[in-house]
Amino acid sequence: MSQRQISNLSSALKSVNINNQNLNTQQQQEYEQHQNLQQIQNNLQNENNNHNNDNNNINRESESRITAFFKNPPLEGYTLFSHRSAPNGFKVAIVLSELNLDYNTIFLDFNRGEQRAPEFVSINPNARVPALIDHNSNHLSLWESGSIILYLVEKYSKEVGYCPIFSNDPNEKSQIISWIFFQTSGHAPMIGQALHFKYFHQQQIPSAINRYIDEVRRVYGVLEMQLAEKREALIMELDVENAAAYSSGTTPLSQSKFFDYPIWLVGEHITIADLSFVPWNNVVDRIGIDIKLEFPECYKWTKNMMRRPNVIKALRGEH
Ligand SMILES: N[C@@H](CCC(=O)N[C@@H](CS)C(=O)NCC(=O)O)C(=O)O
Repeated sequence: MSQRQISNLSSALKSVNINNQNLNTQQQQEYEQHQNLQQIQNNLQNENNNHNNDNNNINRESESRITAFFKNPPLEGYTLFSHRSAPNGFKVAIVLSELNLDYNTIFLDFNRGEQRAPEFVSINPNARVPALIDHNSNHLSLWESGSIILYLVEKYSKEVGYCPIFSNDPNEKSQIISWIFFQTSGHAPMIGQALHFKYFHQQQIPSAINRYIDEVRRVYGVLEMQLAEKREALIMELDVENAAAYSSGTTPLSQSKFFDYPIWLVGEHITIADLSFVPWNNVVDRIGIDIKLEFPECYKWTKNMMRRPNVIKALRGEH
C-alpha cells in the first residue's frame, strides 16, 4: 500500500509514528513542532479553498461520479463517505480499520458541493460526512458518526460474539455510549465552532472565540479528570508495594513505573469511547491548546492510540 499522505490529519501522525521511536526527545519535539505547523498550514489551505468556492454549484463531473456509484454500488463490504480534512469521517475509518472490516472510502469534494448531490442527501439528510453504506445488509445506509460507530460494534458483537473495542457488559456499554455522546455533542462541535470563529467567521469576535476555546478546555478537563482517576486506580492496584507512599503523598504518582502505562476511559481495554476522540485531538493545537502541556493524561492517552497500526492506517487513508 502506498505511503503517500492522503489525509491532512496524517501529518500529525508522524509525531508518534512507530518508525520514529528512536528519535531523542529534542529531535522528537522539533519534529513534532514542524509536523504540527505543516498540518495547520495544510488544513487552513484546505479550509480556505472550501470557503472561497461557490458551493451551490454541483458540477456535472462530480455529479456523475456520485451518480455512477449509486447506479452500480459494490456488492459487499462497506463504503465510507468522508472528506480528507474531516475528523468525523476519520473516526469511522478508525473503527472500520480496528475491526479489519472490508471497506472503501469515497472522499467527497466539498469544493464541488458533492455533499449536496441528491443521491448523497438520500443517504444522509444532513448532507455531511461521514455516511456509511453496509453493502452486506442490503445497502443499508447510516449517518452521524456516533450512530455509525455504534452500529459497527453492535453488528460485530452479534456476529462474532465479542467485539474487541466494545463491551458485552451492560454497565460498561452504557458508559461507553455516554462518552460517545459526549464526544459527538460536546467535544467535536465545540472544537468546530472554536475553529470557525478563530479562522473563518467574517468578523473577529473575541468573546465568541474565547467562549468556544474555554468550552474546549472545559471538555478536556473532564477527560483529564477521568483519565487521572483511572491512572490513580491502576497504580494503586498494580504498584502495591508503593501504594501507601502514593496515598500519603510522600511519593508522587509520577514516580510509578505504571505512570505511562496505557489507561482507557472505560474498563481495562481500549474501546470506541477512546478511539472516537483521536482525530479531533490532532487538530486542537490550532486553537492554541497544547494538550501535552495542559492535559498530560490526555496527551499520553492520544499517543498510545496513535501508535496503533490500524489507527495509523485509517488516518493515512489506507485500507
Ligand atoms: N454530527 C455529525 C457532524 C458531521 C459534520 O459536521 N461533518 C463535517 C466534516 S467533519 C462536514 O461534513 N462538513 C461539510 C459541510 O459543512 O458542508 C457527525 O458526527 O457525523
